[in-house]
Amino acid sequence: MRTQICIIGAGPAGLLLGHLLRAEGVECVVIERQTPDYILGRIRAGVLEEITVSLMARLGLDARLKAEGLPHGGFNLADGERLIRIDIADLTGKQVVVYGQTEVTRDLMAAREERGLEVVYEAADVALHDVESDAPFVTYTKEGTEHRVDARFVVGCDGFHGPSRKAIPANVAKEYLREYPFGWLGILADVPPCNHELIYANHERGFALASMRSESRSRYYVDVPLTDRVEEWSDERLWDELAVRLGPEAAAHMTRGPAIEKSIAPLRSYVFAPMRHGSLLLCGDAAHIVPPTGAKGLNLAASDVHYAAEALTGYFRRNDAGAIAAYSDTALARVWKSERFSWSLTRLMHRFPEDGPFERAMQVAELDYIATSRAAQTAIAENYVGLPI
Ligand code: RFL
Ligand code: PHB
Repeated sequence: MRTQICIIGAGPAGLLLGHLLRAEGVECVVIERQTPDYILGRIRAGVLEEITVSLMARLGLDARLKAEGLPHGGFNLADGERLIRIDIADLTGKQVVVYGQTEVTRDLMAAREERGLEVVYEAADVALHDVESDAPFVTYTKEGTEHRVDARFVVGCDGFHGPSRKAIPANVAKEYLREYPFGWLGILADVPPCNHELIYANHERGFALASMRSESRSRYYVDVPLTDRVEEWSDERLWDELAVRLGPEAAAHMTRGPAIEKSIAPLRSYVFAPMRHGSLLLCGDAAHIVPPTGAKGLNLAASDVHYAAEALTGYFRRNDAGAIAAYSDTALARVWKSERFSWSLTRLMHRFPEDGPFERAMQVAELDYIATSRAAQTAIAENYVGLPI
């Protein structure tokens, strides 16, 4: 098969990019290892920045997002008894929307046929070839047959474990990695949220987050040592822990229920540079990971895709290769700012095992400062709502 762009990975980044290119009349095909059901079974992000919402709107695929998404004009930082509200609407004039990554992906998947976006699911042994040339190609096997896709560009949207990043030679690349000494244990349950806005809590027993997917579905997290296994956390133990860490006020409004999903995700900060090499571009988790504390991962994937779609459309529609040459620097400038924010909020809200009284005093001082300074709150709010693209 021959196409203009071969996209690897049909997560949110790959599907969003595919739709944006099709909307501009650019040819593309998406190659995905898993089944649609498997992808929709992964419970991940919940908070959308304006950039992500506006891309869905530009595609005209935001009907359900508009109807079911919950606009949030603020969120809370809890430290012991104290609750600090960050009024993002007042501080920035903008808001975020609570709408699950699963639902974004479902909406993008549902529009495939109508928009003429071809996605090959259950493709095994996906491999990239000749990415340094102007004629790269991708091979994969499906149902025992080997296939080849020839393209002008390949875009790796295949997440942290996919093959795309590995196709960039080590001698031209640089990796930046920070691993954290804990993971987030998450629970999804069909119970009403304990609060109408998110609460990020720093408690002496550890971090907790009260989030939601709708008025009747809640998502909660606690941080746990990396050695913990999900089986060690019965629903009851987890609800008890959440009640303690989130504090008496939230606990009084917390409804318990059986877990629909429960899993542990390790936390890391990771950046791979450059995000383009020859005819290969990387978008989303394929190039970078943020700890989930800032709710930035999916939104960064969306901003990468925005830059990549503009660059690729410019190439095919206006014969302009300038934005492709600049893609890595353009995307990385925004990536690093989100890395900084996610890292600093993680540092502020978690108890690190190596921390002593001094580090804790720094957290308290910073939370005090945030509680009393509109400037500090504005800095947090404008990062949380999403920096400009
Ligand atoms: P994905 O979603 O991992 O999709 C990659 C796709 O590539 C496929 N793939 C392959 N396809 C073909 N051949 C191969 N060899 C392949 N290998 C992999 C995979 O099957 C998959 O379908 O990456 P993408 O599209 O870049 O999207 C990134 C987001 O998924 C991620 O950044 C967010 O989920 C991160 N994240 C959050 N982001 C936010 O913006 N807000 C949040 O509130 C938020 N909360 C979270 C999160 C991530 C979490 N976990 C579990 C990591 C909460 C959690 C708990
Ligand atoms: C979620 O609802 O899954 C969620 C919300 C905010 C975060 C991370 C995850 O910072």
